[in-house]
Amino acid sequence: MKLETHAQGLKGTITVPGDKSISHRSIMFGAIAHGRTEVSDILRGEDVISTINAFRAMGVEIEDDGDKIIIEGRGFEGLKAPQTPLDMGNSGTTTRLISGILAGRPFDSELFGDDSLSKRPMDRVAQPLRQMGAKIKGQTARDLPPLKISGTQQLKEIDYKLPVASAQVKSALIFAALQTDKKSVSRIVEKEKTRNHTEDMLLQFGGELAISGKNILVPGGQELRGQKVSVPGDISSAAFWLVAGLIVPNSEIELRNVGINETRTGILDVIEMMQGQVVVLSEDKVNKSASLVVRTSQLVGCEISGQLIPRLIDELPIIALLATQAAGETIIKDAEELRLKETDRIAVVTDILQAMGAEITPTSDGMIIRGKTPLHATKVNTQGDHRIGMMAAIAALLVNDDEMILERSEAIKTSYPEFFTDMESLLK
Ligand code: SPQ
Repeated sequence: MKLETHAQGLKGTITVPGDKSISHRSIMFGAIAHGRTEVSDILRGEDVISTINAFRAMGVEIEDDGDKIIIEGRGFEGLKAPQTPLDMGNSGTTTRLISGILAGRPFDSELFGDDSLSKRPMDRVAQPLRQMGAKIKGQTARDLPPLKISGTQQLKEIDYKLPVASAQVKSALIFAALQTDKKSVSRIVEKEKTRNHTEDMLLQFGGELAISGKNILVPGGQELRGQKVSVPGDISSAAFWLVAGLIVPNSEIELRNVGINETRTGILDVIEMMQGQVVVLSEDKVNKSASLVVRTSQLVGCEISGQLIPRLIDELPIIALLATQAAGETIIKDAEELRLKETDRIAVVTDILQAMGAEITPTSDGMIIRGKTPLHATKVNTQGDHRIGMMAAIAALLVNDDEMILERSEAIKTSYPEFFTDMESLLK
């Protein structure tokens, strides 16, 4: 598709779509709880649809009344053996979290996905789940999908220190731990603190867990109760407008109902370090959400590393673009996980931004970006990665010289089906 270029200013208000991580989890908790769960403002992106379809294939009644999603949960034991392999689409979150649920179910299942998902390592969940007693077999030593899972109702508790900072692995192990014996307690120790939506939602559904620093204790044999869940907007989707608002001249954008759980707000810390102007309005402490107003700003480079990385991991492609417009150098370190996402996001981000004229050097665990570089039009390809596609579409807004083409733009529907409609509304 042809992208909008040469933007003169972005103005308006956007309600960003529901948080993808919370949307997945609301379906999963609804399915394993007893009773009715009603989810409002869920993200209807392709990844979440993969999660919904997977649970429907296991016999869970899930209805979309156009407003809310209604799930009639019958507990873990309500899940039935799927008749065909489960299609995970492009979704790493669905694949890894559902593995933790299937590990404790007494039937065989198979998970498969698209080309991108078929390259993503599942050994990070398969290994600890095997320790708990499940039989899991993937392709190659990294357990790439397709993945065959033979679950067991005799899952053993685990005491496990995560070798990677990963909310997906942590969440898979929490789902498995819930299915162990009533008297057992699993201990999961994080490498770095990552998004805590699974922990929050477990408590909301009437479950139990104890958190102390990076240690999470999960008792087995838990029964959960269906709930009403209201999904806040996704800060990872808001990030594209935050950056666009900062770098496109004469812009002022209000983003409504953005989730500001502190395990996700690393991008706001980076914008502050870069001296960008973002104001937080009408904070809702219960729903952990707020409105954010962003204005065009003069930015300076900064270093992004350490504990900050898991708090903004999915925003690094768009932060790299932000850094191309800041004065001085920005260094991103400790982000080797980026190489294992829908694409190798270090390689793909540097290739695209270099092709547009940016001065950006890839490193083994990040990027070094020299700022204040003008960007030029070129033809780019999402390679099936939604966040790469949205980053390229925002970069195009700064281009003045020629036509900018984005191939495989449909990938954006993974997390933000209305992305181009929202962009149009800001350009008017
Ligand atoms: O679902 P998927 O494809 O893994 O999604 C991504 C994304 O960019 O949308 C990563 F590619 O987000 C992950 C995120 O990187 C979603 C997620 C979650 O919902 O638990 C956690 C992060 O991954 P992890 O395992 O490194 O913590």
